[in-house]
Amino acid sequence: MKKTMFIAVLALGLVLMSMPAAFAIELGTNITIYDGSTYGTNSWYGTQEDNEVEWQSVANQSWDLEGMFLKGTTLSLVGGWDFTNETLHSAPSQYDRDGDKYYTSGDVFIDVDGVSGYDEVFDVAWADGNYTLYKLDADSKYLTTTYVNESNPWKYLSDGDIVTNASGSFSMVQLTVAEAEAVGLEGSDTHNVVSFDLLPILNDLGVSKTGFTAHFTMECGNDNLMGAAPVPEPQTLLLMGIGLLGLAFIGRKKLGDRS
Ligand SMILES: [Ca+2]
Ligand SMILES: [Ca+2]
Ligand SMILES: [Ca+2]
Ligand SMILES: [Ca+2]
Repeated sequence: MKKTMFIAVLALGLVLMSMPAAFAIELGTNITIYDGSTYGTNSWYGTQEDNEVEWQSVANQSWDLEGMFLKGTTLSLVGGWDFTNETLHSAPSQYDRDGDKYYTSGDVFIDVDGVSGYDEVFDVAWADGNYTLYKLDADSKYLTTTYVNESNPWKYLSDGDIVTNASGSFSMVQLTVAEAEAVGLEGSDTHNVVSFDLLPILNDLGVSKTGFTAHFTMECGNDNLMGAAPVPEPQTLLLMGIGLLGLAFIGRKKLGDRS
């Protein structure tokens, strides 16, 4: 019986190890929600997010935010929008909210209780590829877009509390045609992806929360991207735990063989 069990665990382990990843980038579940900013009948201003921007905004792929996805605790943002390269988009002075002459990506805001605004924010240094997590309160200050008010907030400014050991890095990647089509996006379009780990937020705020809402926009608010999902299980930790159990079992078996 024990031997059968050992072989079963070993076989399962081998199967898991040898399973090829179908795609380099696996986005997980589409958690995009309607951003509530519909004013017109043009198909680019609908209740969908794919091929949608806000009313009277620029309607093409390079200004389009396509969706939010969740895999384990990894939150991914997808867009035709180039998240990291602001110099692609020059901004007239009246809409240039931070004075750098370009339209820049905003920060990634997270709400976990559904009331009184956002609870935490990934303060993202887009060009540097890193971020710092802040806890927000009533005194926290934001920069806002004035072009599409409904897309606010745009960017975290100051007076949040830094969350200990909750910095991270990312690099923007592009979906292949197959990867885009696997999640229902138009494969022929350009799709940029940036990802953030929600685990520090779950650790900081506790896992008693029932769900979260995420928000992102660019400096002009051209597209308002929202996502919502139940608070994810920290699957990585769960899998690691199972792996360690398996190792312990095999270790015990080997010791048993020697005696
Ligand atoms: Ca699109
Ligand atoms: Ca969109
Ligand atoms: Ca700017
Ligand atoms: Ca939108």
